[in-house]
Amino acid sequence: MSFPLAEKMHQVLTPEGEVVGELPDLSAEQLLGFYRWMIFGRLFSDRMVALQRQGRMGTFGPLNGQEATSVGVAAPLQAEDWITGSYREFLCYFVKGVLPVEVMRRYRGHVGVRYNAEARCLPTQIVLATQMLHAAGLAMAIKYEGKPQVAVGVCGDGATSEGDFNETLNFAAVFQAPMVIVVQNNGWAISTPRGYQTRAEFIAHRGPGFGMPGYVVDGNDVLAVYQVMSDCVARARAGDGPSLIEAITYRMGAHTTADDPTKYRPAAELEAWRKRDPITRFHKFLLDRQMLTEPEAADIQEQVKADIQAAIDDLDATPPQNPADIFDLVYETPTPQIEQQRAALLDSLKEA
Ligand SMILES: Cc1ncc(C[n+]2csc(CCOP(=O)(O)OP(=O)(O)O)c2C)c(N)n1
Ligand SMILES: [Mg+2]
Repeated sequence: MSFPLAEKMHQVLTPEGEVVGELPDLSAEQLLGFYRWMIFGRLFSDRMVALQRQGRMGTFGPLNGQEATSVGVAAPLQAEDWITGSYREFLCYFVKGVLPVEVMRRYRGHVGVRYNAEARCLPTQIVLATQMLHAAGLAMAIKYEGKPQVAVGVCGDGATSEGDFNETLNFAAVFQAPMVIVVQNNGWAISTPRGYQTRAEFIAHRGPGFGMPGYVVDGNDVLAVYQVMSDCVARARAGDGPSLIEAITYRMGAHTTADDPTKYRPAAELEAWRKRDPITRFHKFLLDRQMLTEPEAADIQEQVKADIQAAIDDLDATPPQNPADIFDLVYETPTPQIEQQRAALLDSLKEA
């Protein structure tokens, strides 16, 4: 079977919030749920950056600007489906059921922290694109076991240059695995612009090359992402194989708290993307449809801030760990080298 190359970006809402595509069949409650999660992602990122600046959190990569893709990707999934993501996918994970405090504990350096198992999200990966093969493996297992589940792998534009990403596409297609492969193309891989990853017009064009459909979607339009993702998830669940989605979005903040994008990124580019802010667009749509008022939006902000503060309180109440716990997680039976390293660490802590 051959698949056509995507020629244009799928869009439901313009940057001004005008409806230009078919609206997905969602209740007002569901739409407000999306809005609340998008606000959560933005405020969570802002708070994590502030905590890092106060020395209360490790290095953190904010997702400002990518809220629509994160919510639109996770919202169509069922409880039994899986997601694997990188450090920038924490909002997908929250929507899927990972608790904010579970993510915060990892960023504060707690070792061996597992997300609650019901969420079905694997630990976020730092080594680029490795999570895509994990999702392919999950999808192949689902297929062998004949379960009605789907596995979703999410990565960035830079990760698409890794062998792992391309091997994922091949495995998923050859084995017709129930999988959706999502690329959050946010324009940059630290200081490397998207144009240095591939000469192709769209990353999604790689889908047909591997024998699966490839879709391009406006990643700052939560309704468009939701719609394309819903179709691909349904396709995978029906046994019709994997799909590739490229969500075109923008990283409005720094790569991480250890990065300064003013050193490499033109200020005008950021300004142009601010006008396409996914939250502003969806906010306007909800106001126009009388599903939201400004006072209600202000209430949502306050509730979200209170929820984030409750997660921080929970984090602060987490007892400190023994630094040597890290050695327990390497092998079931520690090697002599691991034991030596444990002893050396404990000695150095005694001296300090
Ligand atoms: C295999 C590998 N090579 C290099 C790095 C260093 N590194 C960390 S993040 C990053 C950029 C990733 O960009 P992208 O995939 O677009 O994701 P984004 O950060 O934009 O979400 C790089 C090169 C890494 N983590 N893993
Ligand atoms: Mg990127």
